[in-house]
Amino acid sequence: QEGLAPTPMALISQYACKRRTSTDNKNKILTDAFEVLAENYKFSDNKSSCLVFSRAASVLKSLPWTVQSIEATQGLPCLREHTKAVMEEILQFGHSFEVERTLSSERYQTLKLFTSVFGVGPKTAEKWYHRGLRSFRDILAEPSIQLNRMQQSGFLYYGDISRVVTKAEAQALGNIIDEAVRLITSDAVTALTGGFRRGKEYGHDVDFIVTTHEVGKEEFVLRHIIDCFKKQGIVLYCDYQASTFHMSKLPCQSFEAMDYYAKCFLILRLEASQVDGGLTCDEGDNRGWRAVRVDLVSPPMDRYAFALLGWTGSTQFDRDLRRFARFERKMTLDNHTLYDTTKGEFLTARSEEDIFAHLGLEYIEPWQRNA
Ligand code: TTP
Ligand code: MN
Ligand code: MN
Ligand code: MN
Repeated sequence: QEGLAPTPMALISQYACKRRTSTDNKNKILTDAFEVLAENYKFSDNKSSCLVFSRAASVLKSLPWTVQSIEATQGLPCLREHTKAVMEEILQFGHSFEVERTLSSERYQTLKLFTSVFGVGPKTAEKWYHRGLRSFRDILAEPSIQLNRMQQSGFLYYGDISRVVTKAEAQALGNIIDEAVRLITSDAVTALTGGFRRGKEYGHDVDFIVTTHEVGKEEFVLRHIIDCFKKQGIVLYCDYQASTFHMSKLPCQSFEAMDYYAKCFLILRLEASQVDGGLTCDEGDNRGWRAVRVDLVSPPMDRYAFALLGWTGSTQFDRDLRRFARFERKMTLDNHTLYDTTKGEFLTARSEEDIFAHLGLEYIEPWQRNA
């Protein structure tokens, strides 16, 4: 039967938005190795090499079979010499010397540790590394370092927020948001997005879209939710960013997913009693609550589909959607709009399906976007 035959290589697209990628990764050993090297390139601010390895990992994630020989990858897109060399080492010796060397390097280990703190990006991590700092103790003991509020919270809640968030915890947070929203309006729309919408079992945070059917009221609802959380005493950290949407005109030319919507980066206190089956805590940790990272974004309803598509990810999937739109369709796509440069017009969308249709792409379900 046709369904059992592997997809002919020529049909596997270089664009992640033309591939279906579930959470069931049959090539984890290879993709983990690629992602270590991609991250190491990111630490050196080498964007193009980072992208080469991220793309190669993404292609292998879409395969319904396990790569067992280099010959089997003949004709696959996005596999360059360097990525093939790493793959060859792993297939032959069980591990890659380059990856092992990276993993055991002081620089990689330190930058990995520093960037694991909420509020610390590759730039800051590199700055601290360059100054000879190697541990959290070094950083906290260095009098000339002024941590910002985000980083202070990052250290304060490090144990909790570096632990995975479960689906049950994400659902509990969804209930808390829905309850807060119900107090002011019956007009609101809330949706779980990010990795959990793609069907992931675990996440590093929980992402929600909150909006209203009435355009213009969405920011009010977001502020209300946060006020409500504050009254309940569950806000451990809150970085509210007002909308700058009115200032945006054409979709931005960058491939990165910055958007202009009102949003809020939070750390919330989640009670064990609120979670089905309780919290996932360390052994002996019986506080009865944990800190969780939560992102809320409030697009106006007429932009909902664009925001949902952008915030559902994965990052690689979205990056390739924008790249496909631009190079194959002469359209620019971002979290707010789709613009047809040939016709000189904006294309409206009420659903994600509409956006795929405008782009002439087959619809890819959220759980098939784990590129
Ligand atoms: P993340 O929450 O970083 O990632 P994730 O949910 O895919 O995975 P994890 O389990 O690690 O949380 O981002 C979710 C999506 O949101 C991602 O595709 C990028 C997008 N995003 C924006 O579009 N704009 C923003 O300003 C931010 C912060 C994220
Ligand atoms: Mn997320
Ligand atoms: Mn993440
Ligand atoms: Mn997030």
